[in-house]
Order: sequence, then structure tokens, then C-alpha cells
Amino acid sequence: MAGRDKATNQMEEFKSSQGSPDILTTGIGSPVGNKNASQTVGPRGPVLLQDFVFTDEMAHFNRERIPERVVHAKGAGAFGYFECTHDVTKYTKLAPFGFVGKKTPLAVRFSTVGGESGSADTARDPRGFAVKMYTEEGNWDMVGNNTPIFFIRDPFLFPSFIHTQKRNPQTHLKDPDMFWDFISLRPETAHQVSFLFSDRGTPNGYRFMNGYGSHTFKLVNKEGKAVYCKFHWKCDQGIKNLSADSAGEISGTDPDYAMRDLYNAIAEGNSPSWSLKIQVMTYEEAERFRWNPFDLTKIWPQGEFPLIPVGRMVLNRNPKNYFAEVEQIAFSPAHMIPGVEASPDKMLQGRLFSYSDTHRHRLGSNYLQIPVNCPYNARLKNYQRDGPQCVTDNQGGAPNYFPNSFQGPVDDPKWLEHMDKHSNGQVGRYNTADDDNFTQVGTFFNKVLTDEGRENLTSNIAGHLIGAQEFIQKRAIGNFAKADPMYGRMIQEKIDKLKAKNQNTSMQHTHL
Ligand code: HDE
Repeated sequence: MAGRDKATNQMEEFKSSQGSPDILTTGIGSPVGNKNASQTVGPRGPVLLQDFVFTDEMAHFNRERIPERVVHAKGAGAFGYFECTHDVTKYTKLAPFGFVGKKTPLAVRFSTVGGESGSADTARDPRGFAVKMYTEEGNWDMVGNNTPIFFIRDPFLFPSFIHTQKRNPQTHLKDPDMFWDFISLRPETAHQVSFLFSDRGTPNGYRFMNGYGSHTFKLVNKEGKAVYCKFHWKCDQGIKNLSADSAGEISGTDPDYAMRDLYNAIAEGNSPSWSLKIQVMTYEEAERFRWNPFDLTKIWPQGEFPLIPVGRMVLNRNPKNYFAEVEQIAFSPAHMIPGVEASPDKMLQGRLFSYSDTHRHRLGSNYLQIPVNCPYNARLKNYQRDGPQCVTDNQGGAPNYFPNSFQGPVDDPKWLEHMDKHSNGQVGRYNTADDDNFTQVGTFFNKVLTDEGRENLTSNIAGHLIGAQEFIQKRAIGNFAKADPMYGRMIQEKIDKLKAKNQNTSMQHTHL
């Protein structure tokens, strides 16, 4: 129909792709005679237990929901390919980077973090940027965000941090005291909070933002030599952000704004793309670097570690079914393939455990058999068998134990991981709370942001922080001031103005 966008017109498009309707069946495939009436004794009921047509439908409906993701619950997915455009084989043997021109199919899921699966797309929040490449050496996931850094540097703090971003346990409301209490007690959050409250905290949909692997990873080449690396997905559409006001307005008028925008762009053949670049640091450079190169609250300056081009990702297919291909897609930083390995980054190490664990809870222990998760470009052969909802041939009559004398799959030392040396550090619980929390925040405030950016950042923080109690406000402002006294001052001034304004309004109300 004229004037309707592709997303709005999806039902109509389905209709035109069909000839006549198929015959309706139950779950066992048996044809159904009447879909409008349950089987009853007489026209007024009761309903018969023998009515499998009805109970089959109702029992399935009762089980439709699976747990939503504990974070990143609201998201949009798309499919496409990665094309290698530059030779980086001196750094890595990663299959998708095998030769210039090589194409690898992939899936992407973009998301917000804190809101539930029905929440608004334009909320101030980091955006998830998760990529799954289906390579011949297995599925490789890069589960990143649209920011190169994160709030914390020890994974043990993550559950608490997320609790403060979600709902108060009694009121079930978002709680500014909880949010700013945690943020101000853990000053390593200052860098990411500064990104979040700048205009970058409200990107204009998913097509106009960068993505980052964020962590430090290890790349390993064919000769077994390793370097450290950071991944950057540079948006070919250019960066576009929403102002705080328009983000707020859109969350009321079209809470699914980002999802709709991505769907329509792809459906109209307007495929968005991102260029993949890497930064590389040798082991020797890592030893000498003035910051901990494995600290996720910090970036590697591009002046010292320049971006090296690798390839391009193009998204050109929408999901055919949201639940099957997006709700059930299961990303994990632990899904790595030869050529990329974990660095000592504590946050990455914590995530290596967490994701598969949540998938086993959310999707079941055979989650890797779900079509969108299965490594369809690789030859999957192993000794894993059975479990709930096994939907493959369960590897037929192949031996289910190792070692065996019956041609079961064998390991090959050529695929061994890179052997790392770890310095003989002492086992302990190391407090990293004061590991230079402010130098890079100062650089962001002074050098990266424009005057307008600084204004927006400080008014966005003030507008949110004013909801917290005064002692929390003071502590938070004290932290920002450590990055730059002007940063703290600008927030304080805006809070004072807001307070005066609120007081005036309440006085006017008392006069009425
Ligand atoms: Fe996640 N995160 N995360 N995260 N994360 C999840 O996994 C977790 C972190 C990110 O579209 C969960 O499947 C821990 C950083 C994305 O399906 C969960 C820690 C970055 C997605 C989880 C972090 C991310 C998730 C929830 C700290 C960017 C959505 C459901 C140690 C570099 C992926 C799920 C998708 C999802 C745990 C921190 C990105 C619970 C423990 C840092 C894009 O497993």
C-alpha cells in the first residue's frame, strides 16, 4: 500500500508471497476442521479434555516465553557478510581474514542494555553491537558495544552494577539514588559515564554508530606469534546522535524507532555497512604502556596505536522470524576460533564464563543446535551427546567416547592455543579501584568534546543526578572534578540552576 513503510507493510508482503493459504494443522501435522470453536458438550459448554486441537494450541501458548536476556533484552537483528579488504595475515590466522576478497556470512544483534524487552530504543544507554561470523573454523562472536570502554574493570562488580541500572527491589522503579550511589563509589566508572551522558549516549538508531570489541584480545598468526589487539567497527553511514530532547520525545512516539529504522533500511535495499579496523600492540609495548593495556575502562590512543584496516561488514537481510533468529541468537565472547584468543583482561575473563552459562539457562544445554547458533560452515564432530531437546541426529553411530579405536574424531596439535607466559604473580583479590580513573576522562572532556558537547554532557548529567540525594551528588561531582575542575563546576552550576527553577515552580504552586 502506498505510504506505508516496509516494516508496517510486512503482513501484506507475506500475503503477496503466498498463493492460496495452506491447510491448518495441529502440532503433529494433522489437519484441523475448525479453528474458531473448542469442542464442547452443547453450545454452552463445558469443554472436553479430549479436544487435542484446543489443548495442543493452549499448552504451547502457555510456554511461549523464554527468559529475556538479563541485560540487553531489547534488540534488533540482521544478517549479511564480512568481506576481507586488507591483508592482515601477518597478525592473525583468523579464517575470515584469510585472503583479500574472502566473504564470510554473519549475523548481528544491536541492543540497548538496561531496559526490558519492551523498553524504548532511544533510552540513554550503551548499545550492544554483537557480531557472529559463521566461518569454516567455527563460529566467531565479537560481542561488543558502541563504546570502546566500559564502566568497571573487575567482573565481580558486574551484577551489582547492573542491579543499580535496573529497578529498585521494592518500588520496581528506576532509582537515581542507586544509580549514582554506585557510580560515585566506584570512580572507575567516570570515563564510560562521560561517554554515556554525552550525545553518544543517544545514537540515532543502530545504523549511525560505531562498534567496538572493547576488550584487548590476542591475535595469533600462522607461525604462532601473538600480538594484542583491539577491534573497531567504523560506521560507513557516519555518526548521528539524537539530542536528549528528541530521544525523550521519540521514546513516547515510537519506542521501537531503532528496530524499525534498521528493518526498513535493509528491506529497501539500503544495506548499512561498517569498516573493521584493528589496533595492534606487541607484548613488549604492552609491558611498557603507561596504563594497564587490559583495563577495559581505558582506550589505547590512536596516535600511538593507529587503526589498521581489515574489511567491511554489510547487513543485507532482515530476520525471517524474530524469535527464531534474534531472540534465540546466543553470543558469547568465549566463542573464539583459531587466530583470536583471550587476553588477561579480567572483564573479558569474567565474560568467558557468563554468556554460555546464561544461554544454558535461557535456551537450554543444546542451544548450539538452534539453527541461528549452529556452526553451519564448519564440520561439527565431537563427543557431546544427548541432553534436553537434542534436535540433530545426535552424531548417529559415531563413537561417543575418546580415545577410541573406531575412527571417532581426533585432535591435532596444529590447532593448539598460543602458549602464553604468565609472570609468577601471587594469587589474591587485588583492589583496582584507584588505577588512574581520571586522566583519560580529562582528555575526553577537553580534547574530544566540543564546547557544545561539554554543555550537553554536563546538562545531561545534571538533569539525571539531581534526582539523587545531595551527599551522592557531591560525591559524584567530586569525581568528575578530579578529571577536570571545570567539568565538576559545570555540573554543579547546572544542578544549582535546576534546583532554583524547581523551587520557583513549587513556590508558584503554593501561591495558587
Ligand atoms: Fe554482556 N552480557 N556482560 N557485556 N553483553 C550479556 O548475555 C556480562 C559486557 C554485551 O545481542 C548477557 O546472552 C558480564 C561488556 C552484549 O544477545 C550476559 C559482563 C560488553 C550483549 C552478559 C558483561 C558486553 C550482552 C545477557 C562483565 C561490551 C547482548 C544475555 C564481566 C564489550 C548480546 C546474554 C546479544 C549480553 C554478561 C559486560 C556486551 C548475562 C558478566 C563489557 C552486546 O551473559
